[in-house]
Amino acid sequence: MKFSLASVLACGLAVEAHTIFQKLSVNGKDQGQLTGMRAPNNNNPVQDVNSQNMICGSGGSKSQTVISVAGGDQLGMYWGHVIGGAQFANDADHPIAKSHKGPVMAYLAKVDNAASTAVTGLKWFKVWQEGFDVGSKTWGVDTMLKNQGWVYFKLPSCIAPGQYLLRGETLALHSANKPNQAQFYQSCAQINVSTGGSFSPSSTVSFPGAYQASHPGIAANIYGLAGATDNGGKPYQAPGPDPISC
Ligand SMILES: *[C@@H]1O[C@H](CO)[C@@H](O)[C@H](O)[C@H]1NC(C)=O
Ligand SMILES: [Cu+2]
Repeated sequence: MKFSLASVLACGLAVEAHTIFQKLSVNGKDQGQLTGMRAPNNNNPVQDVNSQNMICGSGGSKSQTVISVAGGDQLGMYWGHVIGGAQFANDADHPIAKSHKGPVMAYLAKVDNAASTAVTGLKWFKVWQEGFDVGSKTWGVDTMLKNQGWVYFKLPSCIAPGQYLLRGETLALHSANKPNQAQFYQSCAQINVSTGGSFSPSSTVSFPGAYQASHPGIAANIYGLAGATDNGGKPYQAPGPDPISC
């Protein structure tokens, strides 16, 4: 078996350069490590879009906590190379390897009890995403890197009160020009929207099911001239539905 230098650099061999969504902040207040989280206990990507692990990652942490939020709050999703953040001092692959360009997305699914619900069979809608900005050539992952693992978005104020799973997803596209090599990283946070609006999604998607491996945002070649991660200067279409607007 032969490894090219490029593929070694792309993901690392001895030390895997992956990531885990592992805590939430609400209006800047850190809710604590794994608190209210269903996070995988390893940082391996999911590469099969039809895997049950597309929902909230492979099984790992569970929590009795349901995090209280309100419509309009600023939520922060924290990503780290391993559970706890950096794997060691000056970990160049924390929160994620710089090669791992791609979008970051957030979905919600309404549930009766966020702490105890099964993750299967839920109806998801997208509330936020950062894909690729052609002008500045920045990906959602670049924002995560800039903010040392934190990705912030506003919970739409129209979200109806009640309990939800919040599915945070990073899609790393550095090898996605090869079949089934897009890397999906997702975990879910358990939230209770105390006050909000009356939004009810007119359409929802299932996980797995929402994504096809052949989608242009998944079977993607993000490289332009000289290996620049500029998507060839073209817009990028993230998989899944558009985020709701309200
Ligand atoms: C969710 O918020 C509502 C409204 O504040 C509250 O009555 C309810 O007890 C909360 N539920 C949980 C599980 O935190
Ligand atoms: Cu990786």
